Amino acid sequence: MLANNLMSVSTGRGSNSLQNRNSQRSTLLKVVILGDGGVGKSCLMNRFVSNHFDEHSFHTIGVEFLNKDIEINGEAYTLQIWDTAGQERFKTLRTPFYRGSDICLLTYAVDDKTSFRNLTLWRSEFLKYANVQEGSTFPFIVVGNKVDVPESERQVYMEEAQAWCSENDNPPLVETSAKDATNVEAAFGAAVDAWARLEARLERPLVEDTVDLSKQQSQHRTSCCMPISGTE
Ligand SMILES: Nc1nc2c(ncn2[C@@H]2O[C@H](COP(=O)(O)OP(=O)(O)OP(=O)(O)O)[C@@H](O)[C@H]2O)c(=O)[nH]1
Ligand SMILES: [Mg+2]
Repeated sequence: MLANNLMSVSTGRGSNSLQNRNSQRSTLLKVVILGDGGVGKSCLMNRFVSNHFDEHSFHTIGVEFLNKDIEINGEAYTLQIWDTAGQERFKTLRTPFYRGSDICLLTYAVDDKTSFRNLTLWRSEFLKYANVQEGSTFPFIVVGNKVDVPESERQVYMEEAQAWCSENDNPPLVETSAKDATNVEAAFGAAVDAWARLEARLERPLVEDTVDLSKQQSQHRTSCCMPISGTE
């Protein structure tokens, strides 16, 4: 499904909360997958949703999305997974779909150093077009795909990926293979878990002898975004 077919889909901000979760049978989360062309975003989505792998996957044009129901820590979720086109020429087609995201997967391929170096650009592009408030924390997860490649072809190691994460708000890091299914479910599970943890921190009542930021929080709060000044 191409971007043009999806224009009726709302691009407003997500409005999930623990309160909503408790009153609904399943929480709908919008998950956007970003990363350079060819890192395996479409294959990751297809492996996760359909348990299928395509050796000759074509470049995505615009965006496509699929839904998948999962259960994490006893809670039911429907993940609406948005697979974007990583090639630069499709930037204007993909960026309008960032708004309203609950979770963002930043993806690189372990045999492609450039795709790893570009994580910083992908993160910035997301924050800009998703309109995430400056100073907020957003649930990113970093995914190093193609971990099935021979060791001689590996260009990015866990340590340097972990170092990047440490410098960028410590998102969870998972190495995956869409080809042989390694850690694909775990990556999406970790993404939902990261969202739920952040959401729980937002919902937690403030204790009395701390600075009262409740007014500021209620004004600034958006789904899954938390002003850094309001952290524990
Ligand atoms: N070895 C290996 N190859 C993979 C893996 N995942 C994807 N590929 C291959 O990498 C190529 C690109 O995969 P895609 O999923 O189309 O990449 P993409 O990130 O969606 O690319 P764009 O749509 O252009 O942004 C295809 O030939 C896939 O078969 C993986 O885990 N291991
Ligand atoms: Mg694709």
